[in-house]
Amino acid sequence: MLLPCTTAERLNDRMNTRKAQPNRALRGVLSATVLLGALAVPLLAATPANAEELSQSCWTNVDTGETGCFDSSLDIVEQIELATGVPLVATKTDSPNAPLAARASKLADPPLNFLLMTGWDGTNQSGPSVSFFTSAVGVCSGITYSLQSLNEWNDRIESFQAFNGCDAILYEDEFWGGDSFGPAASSNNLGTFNNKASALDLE
Ligand SMILES: [Ca+2]
Repeated sequence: MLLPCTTAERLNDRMNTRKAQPNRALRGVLSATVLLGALAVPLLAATPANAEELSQSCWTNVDTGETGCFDSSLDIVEQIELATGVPLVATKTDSPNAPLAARASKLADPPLNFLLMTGWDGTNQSGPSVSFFTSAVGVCSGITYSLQSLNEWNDRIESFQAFNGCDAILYEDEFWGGDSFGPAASSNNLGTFNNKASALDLE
C-alpha cells in the first residue's frame, strides 16, 4: 500500500483530493496509509474474519495491524490493556477535561497506547464494539487514520465515541464512498446512518 513518494507529496496529494475529490481511486490509495511524520504505515483489516466473533468486541492496533477480540460484556479499556500490557489513554474527545488530559498523557512516560475510536453494534454504546488505537503520541494532531473497509463491522455501527482529540467521519461505502456522517466526536444514535458505515476517517 505504500507509495514511492515523499510524505510531503503524499500530504499534498491528500489535501488536494480532499478539496476536490476528483478521483476516488487515487484518494483510496492515498488514504490507505497513515500519515505519521516520515512514516507511512498501512492500516490493516479491522477484525479477524470469523463468524463466531461477530458477537465479540474487537480491537485493532492501527500501527501494527494486530487485532484481538474479547467477550463483549467485558470492559473495553481493561481488555485492551490486558492484551497489550500497555496503559491505554482513553479521554473522550468531547469531555470537558479533554485538553488537560491530553497534555498530561503526552507528558507521561512511554509506552502508552491512545484510543482513537470505539464503535458499537447498538445505539447508546451497547452491544459488541470495535476499537482502534495507536501508540503514536501525536494521535490525531495533523494525522488522519483512514480505514478503507470496516470488514466484519460493515453496516453494523449504530453509535460511536472518539478519543484523545480525534473526530470520526463515517462513510456509507468502502473506500470512503457514498454519504458520510461527521466529523463528530461522538454519537449515541446515528439515526438514518445506523448500520450503514463501511469506511472511516479518524482525524
Ligand atoms: Ca455501508
